[in-house]
Amino acid sequence: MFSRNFSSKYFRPKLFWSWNQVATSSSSILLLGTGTALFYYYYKIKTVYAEDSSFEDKERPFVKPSREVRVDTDNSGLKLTLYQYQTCPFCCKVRAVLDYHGFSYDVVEVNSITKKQLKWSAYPKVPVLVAEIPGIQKEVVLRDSSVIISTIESYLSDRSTSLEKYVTFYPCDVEVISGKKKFDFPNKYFIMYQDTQDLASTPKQRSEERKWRRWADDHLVHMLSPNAYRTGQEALQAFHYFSVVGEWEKNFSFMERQVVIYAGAFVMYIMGKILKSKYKLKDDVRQSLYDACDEWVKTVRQGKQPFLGGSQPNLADLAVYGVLNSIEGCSAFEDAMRNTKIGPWYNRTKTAIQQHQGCHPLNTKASPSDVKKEPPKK
Ligand SMILES: N[C@@H](CCC(=O)N[C@@H](CS)C(=O)NCC(=O)O)C(=O)O
Ligand SMILES: *[C@@H]1O[C@H](CO)[C@@H](O)[C@H](O)[C@H]1NC(C)=O
Ligand SMILES: *[C@@H]1O[C@H](CO)[C@@H](O)[C@H](O)[C@H]1NC(C)=O
Repeated sequence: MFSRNFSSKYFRPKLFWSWNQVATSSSSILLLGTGTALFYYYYKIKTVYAEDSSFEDKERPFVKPSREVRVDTDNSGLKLTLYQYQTCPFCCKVRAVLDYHGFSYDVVEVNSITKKQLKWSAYPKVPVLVAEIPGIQKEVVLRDSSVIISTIESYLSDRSTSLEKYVTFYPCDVEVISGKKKFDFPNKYFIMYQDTQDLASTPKQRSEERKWRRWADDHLVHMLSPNAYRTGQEALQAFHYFSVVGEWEKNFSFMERQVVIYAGAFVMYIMGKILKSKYKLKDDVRQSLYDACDEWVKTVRQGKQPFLGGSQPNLADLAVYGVLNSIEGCSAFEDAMRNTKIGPWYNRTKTAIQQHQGCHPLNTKASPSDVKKEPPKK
């Protein structure tokens, strides 16, 4: 009887459905649809797929550099152009390394809203460093701050291998995560030493250097936004400062500048709060910044030398400097100098960079032991 009833109720074809049934079936469809959408969304988030990572740049148009850095002793023969935002920590890192080694280079300040100056580039971020090499028609495009730094460092350690060749040692993995491309350069912290017999550092020192470079990128950087934009007032002050050091008055009208400053400050204030919770900073975000500075100072002091690199900064010193340099002029920076013991190290590193103390012998004149490596003629 039940089965008869059941079959008659549910399986007998019907021409007309009651409102009740219409409601039930449409909510089922709705549920199913939502389920599918959620599943699809989840599936898309969960599924990352690799994409061709050879960057197909368009032809790079000439833009007049915003700034030209010239160092007399540079005879690298490379014509370098850095596409950057002046106060981006990753760009600050690259400048620290270029300045330390005494390279001459042009700076193209990218408009952070339109990205007009970077339209040619298949890689959508700054910094991008373009090296034009005399004698070779092709120019070499370096992407990602750590890749740029490692490539330059590799090249300086042995200039008999071309810059073009070194770039091939830093392949890029592109993952598409819910439609958004994520770029990863797995080798980015490795210097490609060609002659492993002749190194000034030990494997342990090199591993330490990589560790702290990674710390600068993955930890220290995350202290910046929540601290620089801690309050509305600090956010505004920071953007006024960016406007000065980024020389926005040259490229934005007064009104545009005001819009960028106020809108930017507002957005970054919110962003700072989001990042604070994402990276689990302490309630008082300053404390997290101080902790990071203390951690760095403690590490440098363990070596009983002026720098982590010893008597001269290594790439970790320059990376940590670069990241902090990006907020110099914000109250967060002044607070960190006042409330931690990082000041003396910071000033030492700054002096080493400003005086181009890392001018590589091959970048000036070849020393006898370097002659066999035959630096390319200018
Ligand atoms: N891992 C990259 C990160 C570079 C990066 O995130 N740059 C930011 C500026 S600080 C950027 O260009 N973001 C893309 C955008 O502005 O749309 C590196 O070390 O160079
Ligand atoms: C920025 O301003 C400078 C100075 O006025 C100018 O030479 C340069 O072309 C401008 N750059 C852009 C991208 O508008
Ligand atoms: C670092 O240098 C700045 C500017 O020269 C100076 O005001 C500051 O006192 C120095 N800090 C330390 C800790 O040496």
